[in-house]
Amino acid sequence: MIEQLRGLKDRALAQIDEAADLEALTQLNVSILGRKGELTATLRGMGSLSPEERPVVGQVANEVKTAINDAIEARTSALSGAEQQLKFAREAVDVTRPGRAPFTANLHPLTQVVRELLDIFTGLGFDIAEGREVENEYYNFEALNIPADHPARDMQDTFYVAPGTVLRTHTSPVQVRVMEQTTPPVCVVAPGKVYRHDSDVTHSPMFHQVEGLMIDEGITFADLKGVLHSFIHSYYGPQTGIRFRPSFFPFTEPSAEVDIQCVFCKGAGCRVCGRTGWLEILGSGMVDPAVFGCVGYDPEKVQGFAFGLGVERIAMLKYGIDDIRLFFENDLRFLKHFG
Ligand code: FA5
Repeated sequence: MIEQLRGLKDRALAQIDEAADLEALTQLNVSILGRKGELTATLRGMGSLSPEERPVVGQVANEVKTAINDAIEARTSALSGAEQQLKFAREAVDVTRPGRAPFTANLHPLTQVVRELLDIFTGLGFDIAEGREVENEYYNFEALNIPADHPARDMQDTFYVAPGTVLRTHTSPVQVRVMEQTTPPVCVVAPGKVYRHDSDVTHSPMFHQVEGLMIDEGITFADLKGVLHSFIHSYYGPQTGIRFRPSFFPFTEPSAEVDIQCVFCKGAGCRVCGRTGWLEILGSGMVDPAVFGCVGYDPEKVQGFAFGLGVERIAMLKYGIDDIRLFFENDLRFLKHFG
């Protein structure tokens, strides 16, 4: 029996030594020392021993049990130390590495452009005015000298929200609302969203305009040119060529569209500017006396100019963007360029 116990001890110690992890060790503990374990089963045979043999075998059994227990304890602490090392290695943080910058949002490019434009105009002495996006036909058309049967209404495909009520097709109705509420002089810019039934790579059903209006005694076309020169040179750079082209708007007379020298080819002629070297950026003119009549201003006493620019167009030319839809798709890859 003593031989049996010693053999059990040698096998057990070898198995304990080879146990790969704590789980294997727990299983060995049960299968050797547990109630149904190998050692317990062997010791059951002690009942058949003589009274002289029993203490001798009992002592050996105790030694074997202690040796196995000690071995399990030692291996347990070795394995848990190793497992902990592994865990630490897995979870190690290199505190010397530079931090990962948190994602910070930036203002939408159109918001940035509107703010830059407003900065320039407020710097020139303009106040900021606001109008309504849902507008009645009177302010959007009639008061701007565009009567119900005027062919100029064909120029703008309009979203009607109710009979007589439209989503404004331009920011020009703000001119009328401001003049109704103000005694000249008037000097305002009005930014905002406008809507037209229009959609392709350079036209969007919703887009932004900035309207400008200056009224006082003795304002002339030269003032209009001076203000627009200052604005264009501030925004696109002092070398940018500018030209005024005769045009027509029912609410201004005379009217002019303003072109800047193509920002891509510097006037040499390219695909973007249709080989002309020029790009149109806004509409403008001297406020028509008929509009003054609607707001109760005396055209013999006061004169003024107005202009309206498309913010998306201004931004596309500044940043070389060839598809207006990029502004409205919320693609972070595009928006992050403006961070
Ligand atoms: C007007 O809307 C006039 N109210 C501007 C004006 C104001 C003239 C004051 C005289 C005095 P127009 O329809 O040309 O004009 O539009 C002005 C600008 O808006 C255009 O030059 C263009 O840059 C932009 N625009 C027009 N339609 C769209 C569209 N669907 N999407 C994006 N931009 C557009």
